[in-house]
Amino acid sequence: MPKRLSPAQIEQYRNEGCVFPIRVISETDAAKNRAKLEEFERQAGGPLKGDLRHKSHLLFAWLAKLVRCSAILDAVEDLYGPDLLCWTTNFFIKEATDPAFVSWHQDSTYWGLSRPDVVTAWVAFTEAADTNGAMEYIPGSHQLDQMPHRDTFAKNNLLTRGQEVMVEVDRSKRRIIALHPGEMSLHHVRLVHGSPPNRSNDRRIGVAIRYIPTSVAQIWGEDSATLVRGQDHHHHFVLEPEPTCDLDPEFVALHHSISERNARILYRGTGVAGYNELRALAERG
Ligand SMILES: O=C(O)CCC(=O)C(=O)O
Repeated sequence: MPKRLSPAQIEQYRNEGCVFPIRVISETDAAKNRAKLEEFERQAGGPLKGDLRHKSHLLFAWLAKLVRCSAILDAVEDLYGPDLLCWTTNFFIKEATDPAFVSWHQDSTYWGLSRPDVVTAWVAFTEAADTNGAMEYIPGSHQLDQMPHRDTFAKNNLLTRGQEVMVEVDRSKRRIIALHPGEMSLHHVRLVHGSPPNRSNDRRIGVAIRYIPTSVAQIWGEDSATLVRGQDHHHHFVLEPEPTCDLDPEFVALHHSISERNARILYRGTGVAGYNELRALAERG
């Protein structure tokens, strides 16, 4: 008996590789999360950037709470069972009238995970619509195998390598993932998806939470993850602790060392020498 998704939604995920909208927090709580993020940005003197956009649930207690939210986990459990890790979180923030975009890609390309049993819960902190660069996807494309990608490192591309799938994407088949604040979509790691620039006068903010069952392993080196539900009998990942306050210095240090290690996985094979160069590329745009 599913906990959160209807049989039709589970069927949609299996057939299309994506299901939405699913309400997980109220509009008020989404606005509160946005306010917390923007309070940090005010204090930091600019938009959240670089490494801080990734694995941010180790830096902010309010995000650590969101990745453990039962409304999200119940839906993920309906797809991947009761023992779940949060592998990472990635903020996707598009500023108002900004050229930032996400090229058509499959998430699985550079993550080094042993099986494509990986789902992203993309939680909207603002509206996500056609006009502000909502995600788009090609239904059923997750059933294709891993496809070759080319790295572009394009200036305005929000992806780590600016990677794009090396096949012609038929945009006429695309579906737009329109969400209200506090709603989420769930997409499969092999789904071909991307998103155009934000043409509106407000920011478009979402956080992508990547979940895996504990049986999935990292095959490109040592890695860590957060146990968010059930038991970990597999021990493929070093388990991460939960922050109880924002920017706890111990967690900031932990986040820093995890980010360095993860850069070696995410930029594997680029031929770029040294971590500083990797960072410079990652922070472009
Ligand atoms: O937020 C976006 O526009 C793209 C997000 C994305 O590519 C992802 O979550 O995998």
